[in-house]
Amino acid sequence: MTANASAETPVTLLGLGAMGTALARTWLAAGHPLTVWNRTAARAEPLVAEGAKVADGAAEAVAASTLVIVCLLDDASVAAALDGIDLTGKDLVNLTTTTPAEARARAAWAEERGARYLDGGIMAVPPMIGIPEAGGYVFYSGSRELFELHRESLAVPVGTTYVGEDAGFAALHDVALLSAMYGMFAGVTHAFALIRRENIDPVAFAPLLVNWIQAMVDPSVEQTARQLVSGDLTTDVVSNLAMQVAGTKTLLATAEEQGVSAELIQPQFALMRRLLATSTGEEDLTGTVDLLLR
Ligand code: FVH
Repeated sequence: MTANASAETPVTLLGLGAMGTALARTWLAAGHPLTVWNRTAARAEPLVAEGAKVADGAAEAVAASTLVIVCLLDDASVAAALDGIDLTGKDLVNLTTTTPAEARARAAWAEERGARYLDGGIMAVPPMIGIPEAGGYVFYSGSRELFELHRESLAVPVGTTYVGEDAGFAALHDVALLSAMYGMFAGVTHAFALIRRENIDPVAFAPLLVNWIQAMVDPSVEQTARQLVSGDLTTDVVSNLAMQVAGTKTLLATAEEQGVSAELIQPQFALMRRLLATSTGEEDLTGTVDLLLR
């Protein structure tokens, strides 16, 4: 274990919202000296009893440790919290959810101020923090050297996955996964709406929905990835586009019969029809990926 990987590594944490507080507790429990700051000071009070040192301001907190972790609401709150603070010699790790462009700009901003920078995208909700079996992790991108230096300290709250030197890649991976999640939520919402007015128990329906999504997701995601790499969109196609577009008419008619708006599923169907207009219909849905590129 290197000096930086040990539990003696002091950590400063700016931001004690739901996520920041969960992170803080894990570093304290692991024995890291922890200095915290939060805009609303009262949120730091419960952590004092657990051993945290509460700084009087963000500048004092930043001065307390080389490793400075930021977990605030958005990029604007990071700018506000760190405004005018000396970052010379600091290792700034920003776990705030941002866009890739915001992350890249924040990296350049930090480096101009003499700090090394690592960006993070948290793939966990607060109850998963400090529970390794919950499977949460953080995407990291930016300086690999910095990631390796602080890897063990960063791994205390939740797993780590490094995705490249481009500081924007952690945010891009984060947002890509979150976007997929909302697409899945859209389908689940529509499915529950379809059964809502019938004598069907949503609790009995739920495992049917879960099992179906799980059965579909692995093969389709992996097939899409393989086809995007190979460019061959017609090998090993199980459910071709022509059949699927024809099937969407039944799905839309069923929504109409059940008195359910098709607003969540229509955009995907429109994209599938656009693809079919330029294709033989022998491929599956992978071609819709490139239709989205502007
Ligand atoms: N909680 C979750 O489920 C998700 C899981 C995935 C990752 N996200 C991201 O994590 C960031 C922090 O989220 P959070 O859950 O801690 O958020 P809140 O509980 O709302 O706390 C927000 C903190 O940000 C501080 N803050 C807001 N604006 C400012 C500002 N202008 N200057 C300084 N600090 C600011 C706020 O302070 P206060 O309101 O207590 O004074 C909280 O510390 C976030 O990027 C999620 O997307 C969480």
